[in-house]
Amino acid sequence: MQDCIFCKIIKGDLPSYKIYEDKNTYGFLDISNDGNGHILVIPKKHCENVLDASDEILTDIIKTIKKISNHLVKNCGFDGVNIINASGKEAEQSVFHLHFHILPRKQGDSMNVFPKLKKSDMTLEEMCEKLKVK
Ligand code: DGP
Repeated sequence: MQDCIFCKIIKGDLPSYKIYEDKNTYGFLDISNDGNGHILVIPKKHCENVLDASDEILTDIIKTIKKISNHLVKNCGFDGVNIINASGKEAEQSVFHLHFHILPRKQGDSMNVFPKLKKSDMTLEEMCEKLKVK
């Protein structure tokens, strides 16, 4: 896609710090340079987010996420990873080319990846009735 910064990164028109690449996916450092190595994983074929991605793209991308995550834990001294995705403007997506964030985690790193959220006004039963896939 012409105006997409991640498509430009894949084409090599914009620089990036490559962590991993295969036929259909690309992993590189997030420009924020935060955490202990904030990585983005993207499909080479453009789609906006999880909501419009094909099953094939999602399959490829989760395999790459697994590969990079295992590498981080087995070879880079990390104890685990958080995998985060924003799909949609209201979900705080800012770049509209599907991407998953991998945040490498270490015991005692004090990163607050899951901040406490306000409690729902609904009971779990009401929420389940509202949200379940029928
Ligand atoms: P999100 O808010 O979930 O859509 O995340 C978008 C991420 O993309 C954000 O963490 C910053 C990163 N980002 C934006 N522009 C660039 C860029 O040009 N290069 C790299 N490496 N990362 C970028």
